[in-house]
Amino acid sequence: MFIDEVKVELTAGKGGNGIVAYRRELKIEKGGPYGGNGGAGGSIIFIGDKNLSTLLDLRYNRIIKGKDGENGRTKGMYGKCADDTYIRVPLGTTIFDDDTKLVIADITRDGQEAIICKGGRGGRGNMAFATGINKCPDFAEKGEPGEHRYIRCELKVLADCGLVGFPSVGKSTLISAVSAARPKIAAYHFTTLNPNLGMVEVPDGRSFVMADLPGIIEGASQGAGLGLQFLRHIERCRVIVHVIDMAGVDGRDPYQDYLTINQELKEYKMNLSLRPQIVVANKMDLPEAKENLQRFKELLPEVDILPISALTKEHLNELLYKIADLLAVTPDFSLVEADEINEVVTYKFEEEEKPFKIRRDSDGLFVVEGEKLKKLFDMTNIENDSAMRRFARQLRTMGVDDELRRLGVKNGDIVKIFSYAFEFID
Ligand SMILES: Nc1nc2c(ncn2[C@@H]2O[C@H](COP(=O)(O)OP(=O)(O)OP(=O)(O)O)[C@@H](O)[C@H]2O)c(=O)[nH]1
Ligand SMILES: [Mg+2]
Repeated sequence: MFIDEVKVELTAGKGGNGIVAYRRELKIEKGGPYGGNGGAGGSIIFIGDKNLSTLLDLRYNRIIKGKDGENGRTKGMYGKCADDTYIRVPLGTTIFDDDTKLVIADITRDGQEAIICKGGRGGRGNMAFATGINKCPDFAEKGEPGEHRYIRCELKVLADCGLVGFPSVGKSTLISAVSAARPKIAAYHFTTLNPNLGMVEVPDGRSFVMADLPGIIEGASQGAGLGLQFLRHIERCRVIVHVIDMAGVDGRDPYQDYLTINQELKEYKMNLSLRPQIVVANKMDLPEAKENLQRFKELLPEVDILPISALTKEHLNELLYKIADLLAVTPDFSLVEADEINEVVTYKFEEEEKPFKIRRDSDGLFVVEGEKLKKLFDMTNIENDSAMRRFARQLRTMGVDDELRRLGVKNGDIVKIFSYAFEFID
């Protein structure tokens, strides 16, 4: 099975906690704070690997957790930072945020790295909080939680050229004739359900990757047949080799076939009909083919069409030279649509939203929530009074108190912050 889409849940490592410790040494009676910082949590990093061709590994590994940083130690020592977790994926893997549906990364090069989930920062130990005023703080910060997100990985076949055409026109026969790929070949439609890749060597030493794609039918761009699934694979091909059954074995008109397929390519979102295209007349070994080709040329004199027979291997080298020549002058194109890239930028911008929100629940309690606030809360040791006083100060600085007053909070009202509730006192 060709696996090209996997959803995965990622949680990066949590930062280690900072600790509270004091200096205790012979002859030093009131040693100051001595608790070290926690180490950073490990990030989850995706890395391109040219030796992989499927997302199979991810399929069996749907929940990935980063490693946690070590807690700080006494004597002011830092906890160890956790190692990052590397996930190897094939080239051509696009990673989407499954909640926002936006592109996070597009892995196209061997060794290319993308941090998909960032590890949490280590919490600071009490030593780090010592100031001129508070020389001996008795609290520390907990480690920051690692980022958490649901992603969707999509692998589109990275081929230089893709064989496109109606079912049973001989695409699989052609790729087996020119490469080591051995897809199933049969006289029924949709024999090929998943793309097959083959490395093609041109007699002059050049080489390229050819993809045998499942057949397209009318309405594919609207989802007919196996429609969109196939067209998506063609997006990645720099050159399209349009294969036509010139013998019309299935009773269709080769000229109509040509128009229909191009219409489907045009209607697909990236307008694939603009891709460089080589038109191939296959099955020229059959008697009906000659007459049909003659008619095709009369109707479409501007189309350069190459007659071949994939079965008897006629004119195949000519085709390979033609493809290699066209690839040589066809630039790489962006694998992500322009509007998708723009959206990535907006997404980052939205991230910087207000750090908290306040609402009143059905019991009239004030509920303060928000992602940034949650992080701060998670890093606070709520059992420690000093740590809680510090948290209260942070809330004030963020503007939570002002906002509560604006909403009409009175002395004695209950305010809830995640798992913590307190009485508001002005
Ligand atoms: N006579 C003749 N038959 C061919 C030629 N190429 C392919 N065929 C036959 O056409 C039938 C379909 O061939 P495939 O290669 O499976 O066609 P396909 O385009 O991959 O079809 P799907 O995978 O269903 O989209 C098979 O019976 C082949 O033997 C050719 O050049 N000449
Ligand atoms: Mg096939």
